[in-house]
Amino acid sequence: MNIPDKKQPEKQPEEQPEKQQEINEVTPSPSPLERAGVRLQEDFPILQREVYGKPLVYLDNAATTQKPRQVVQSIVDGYYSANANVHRGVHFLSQQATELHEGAREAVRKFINARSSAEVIFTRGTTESINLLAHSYGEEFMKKGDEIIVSDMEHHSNIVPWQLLEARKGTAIKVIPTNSRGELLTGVYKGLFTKRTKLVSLTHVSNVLGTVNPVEEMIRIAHAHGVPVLLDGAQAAPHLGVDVQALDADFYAFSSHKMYGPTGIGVLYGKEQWLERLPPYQGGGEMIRSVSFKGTVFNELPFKFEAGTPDYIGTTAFAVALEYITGLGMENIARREHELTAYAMQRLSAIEGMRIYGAAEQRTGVISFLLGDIHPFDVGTLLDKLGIAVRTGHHCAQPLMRRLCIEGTVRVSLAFYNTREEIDVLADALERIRKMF
Ligand code: 7TS
Repeated sequence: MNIPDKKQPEKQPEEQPEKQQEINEVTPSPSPLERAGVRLQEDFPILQREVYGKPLVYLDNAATTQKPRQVVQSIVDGYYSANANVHRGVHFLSQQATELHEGAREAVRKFINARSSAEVIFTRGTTESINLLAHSYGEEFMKKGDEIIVSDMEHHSNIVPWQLLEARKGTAIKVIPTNSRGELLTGVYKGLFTKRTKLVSLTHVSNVLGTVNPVEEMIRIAHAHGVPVLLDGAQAAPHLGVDVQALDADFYAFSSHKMYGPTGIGVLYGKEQWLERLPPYQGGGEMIRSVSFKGTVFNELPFKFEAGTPDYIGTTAFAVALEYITGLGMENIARREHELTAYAMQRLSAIEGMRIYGAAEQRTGVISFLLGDIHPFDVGTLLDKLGIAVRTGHHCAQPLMRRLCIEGTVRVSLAFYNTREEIDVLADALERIRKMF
């Protein structure tokens, strides 16, 4: 793919629309994000640093994304000028901090298009969101012999909480397999439902293969069996955006730190009618209406699930991150990442001995690969010495690695602030490494 010409394409005569379309497909005009490319990198100070005397090329965005100045500034401003505990003070600062924290909840509601901010529960991240549901839903709705359906491309955080439930209650886990392209076998999925199926818990996007799963269809199938669905949106929300009502997801989990926001903040969305029926996850302050030694009355949603002082500085900064990405436009982000991914696939697949895992039709900018017989750890270490940050190993998806009959991969994961030049640096480095071995 060519680097787009900065000049505006000349207007074509009206009578040649097909010709114009053909030209657009060959040479895409710069997207708003590409035109803003320089400014974007300037918003992320860490992207200007060097490692081992080489300019940093950060390609580990599925693990965590970098933070724009605006987000870091929000944390500084929060502690310097609006720090007080929320929901309890009559004083000015406490009220201001509460307004910011609850404003952040509303920003999340808007971002995911939930019906009500009572459906937005703040957690520490996707992992805690799934554990919360495994605990509360498992307590209330599951008993010995009941079943949960997951897929074989889940992150460990969507496997282990269900195994802990299995150990507590004698429930069972059923697994949807993937084909060789890294796509879920939806035909097999349909056959996994029984009278004992109580929940489907699925990743929206694979953190290893980049596959975007056909979750709308899978939710429809589950609902036809009267079964609710939790989506693990850790790798989807930052790239595709989320509309929980359009998806008709019953629960949706994601992490701020993968969305240009601070670490330690996550969200569990749940439909109000489900959350109302679930028992609390943890006990403590904030989640109660009244306490006596005879018993406790729990608070209303969403506070029933938020015991203790929340990270209100973090939630406020997360709202700033959401404002930042919605300001760029989720469609622009998706388009930019799609173009970068196509370019990276083209450059990487041209390297001799390259084996890319995952060839799903619908995918994001996560690319897992092995290069010849070189151990992924060696590739990762050598890339690191050239300033290129990638992830190596099993990516917390050991069952998927077993399915692929490998121990691990090298994983490149892109964000909108990455550039074609960085992909060129990566591809050239991989060529060098291949020749060295
Ligand atoms: N689910 C998926 C699909 C993920 O990719 C991750 C983190 C999690 C859940 C857990 O998120 P957390 O924020 O609670 O830790 N994935 C990765 C990764 O691919 N490399 O590092 C972390």
